Amino acid sequence: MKFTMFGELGALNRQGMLLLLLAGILSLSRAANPCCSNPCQNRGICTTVGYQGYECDCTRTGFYGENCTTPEFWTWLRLTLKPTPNTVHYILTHYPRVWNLVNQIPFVRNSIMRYVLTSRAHLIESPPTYNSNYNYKSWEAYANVSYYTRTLPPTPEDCPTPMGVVGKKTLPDPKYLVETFLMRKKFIPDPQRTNMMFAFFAQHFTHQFFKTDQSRGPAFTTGLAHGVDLSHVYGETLDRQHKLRLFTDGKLKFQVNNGEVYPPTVQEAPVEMTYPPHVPEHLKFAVGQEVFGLVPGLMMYATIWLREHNRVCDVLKVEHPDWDDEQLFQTTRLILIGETIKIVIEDYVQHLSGYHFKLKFDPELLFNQQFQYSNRIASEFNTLYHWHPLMPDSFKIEDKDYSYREFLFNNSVLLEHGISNMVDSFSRQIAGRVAGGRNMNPALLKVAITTIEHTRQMRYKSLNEYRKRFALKPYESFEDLTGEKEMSAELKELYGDIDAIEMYPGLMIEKPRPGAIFGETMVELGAPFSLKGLMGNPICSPEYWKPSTFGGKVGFDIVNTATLKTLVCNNVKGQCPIVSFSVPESVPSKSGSISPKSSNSGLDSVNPQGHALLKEQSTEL
Ligand code: ACD
Repeated sequence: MKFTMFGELGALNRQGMLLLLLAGILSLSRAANPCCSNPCQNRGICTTVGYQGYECDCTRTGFYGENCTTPEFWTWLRLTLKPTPNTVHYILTHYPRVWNLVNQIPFVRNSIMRYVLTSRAHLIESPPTYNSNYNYKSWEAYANVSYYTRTLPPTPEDCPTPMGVVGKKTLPDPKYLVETFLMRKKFIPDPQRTNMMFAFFAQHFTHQFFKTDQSRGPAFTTGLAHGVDLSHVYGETLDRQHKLRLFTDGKLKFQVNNGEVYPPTVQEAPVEMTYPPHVPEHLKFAVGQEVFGLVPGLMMYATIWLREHNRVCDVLKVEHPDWDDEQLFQTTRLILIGETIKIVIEDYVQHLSGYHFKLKFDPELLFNQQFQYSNRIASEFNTLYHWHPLMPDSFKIEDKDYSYREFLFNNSVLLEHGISNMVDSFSRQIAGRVAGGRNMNPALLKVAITTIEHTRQMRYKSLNEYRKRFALKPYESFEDLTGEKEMSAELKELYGDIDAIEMYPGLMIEKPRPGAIFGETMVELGAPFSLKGLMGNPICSPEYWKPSTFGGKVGFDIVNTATLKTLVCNNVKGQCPIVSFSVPESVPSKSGSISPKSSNSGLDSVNPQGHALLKEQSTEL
């Protein structure tokens, strides 16, 4: 043995040996990018120094030291006194009598709401910093709005593992992950009684700013306004908008069916829409977002907003008979943007939160605060908003029960039932719980698989890195994350280290808060993105937030009194249906799952052409 070794070495000359040694040293030092281990804490920024060193920039983090780990005095005091997010959530979701009182004292309610808005919004970088191709600050990442921004920079390419230095070199197979931990075995109804009216609102509303550019990949968006611009009603481009407009009294084109208003067909408004070939021409409705033909729930909301637009135009025309089509159109659009933000904060987020504290949409609350009126949609926000477990196993409208195959790309549902009956039925049908795992209908698994693949392509950091970024304690074990033993044991096997679990699977399997739809991470990450995005809208700025922007008092009042209920009730004929984001207490909440006899929930159940299109659609759907 000894002889052999020396014999082999002896075969190399001295120069060769030196070169080998040098190459070894160089490759060792290059392999270990020191920022891979995420050494800088508390939002400190890691920069490599030479091949082996790194530096943490702790500027304005409230911490100092080599890794930004030592708190300054005021930071220490604040952290010592600050209750945990779970404690705050507990307080806000209990003691209804105390909150009823608080809600009635304007000064106290305003102060709490101001604190909610500022504390959440301050967690979002504004102006934006990174994108999926730049993990350091660059003008390109700031100025190129066709990228989603990134809250955490991507993991450097030269790290030993996909999550930096922790975990295994190869991540688990996405299909296996999804089938094992996310696929529904039996429908789990949401304990907050979230309904399909909410689920379709979420899908409809977010598709104005989550518009991944399929041709360029998951890092890019076609939604260049990065916020609530109602492009899903009016179209992303001026050309599309013009094709959808009537050019009379500010209105949008429409058709009348059974005495009620619906979107025009693509023949009447020739815009690109995604429909499989089997859909007849008279059912190819044309709206702002080209993918809304996919689900009748989306087309239902598109119809409601179309009716609302034309209704508001009529109101403005009475006030301003002198205004031309353009001014009526533009002012109505601003009013509808205002209505949307009002409904999202006071109905939608209010429902999600489960708070007894009454949230308030009042831009004036921020006028004496440091706040930037701009927004950039983050890729991570898009990822976390994949709430597919909301989707039931079938869709119940009046006395009909539609399978996925019967429901998708089927606009005849609208004409058959009418908007009022659809709203009534969707308000009664419970949606699935999002967190906790194993609640995704098999027809939607492909979307979840693609989501995981995309986050890997974009080199997302781990769930725990995101928790730290949003001031949460990292999970210490898989059991800590899931709150149970079975899934956590297998996850440990697959990922090796709790610090290596990925963000999206982590969010989906996280233990829900007691009686809640989400776990802690979803709310603590989702709320800052949401509130910054909503309040960062230009209409909330001091220059815009005044009656004249909305055509005077009448328009401003429409914004300030908007609710989901008025939105629907002002736009349906006859008696107003049940309109709610939660199943009313009077309706039994078990109706989300259906008997195996009528259930047709498998992937194969989606009609073949529709299914192919569903796969091609953006993963947001
Ligand atoms: C708070 C309020 C309660 C937050 C509760 C849940 C938030 C979880 C996820 C996000 C929810 C809604 C998203 C709504 C709007 C998105 C708007 C984006 C605009 C660009 O405690 O803070």
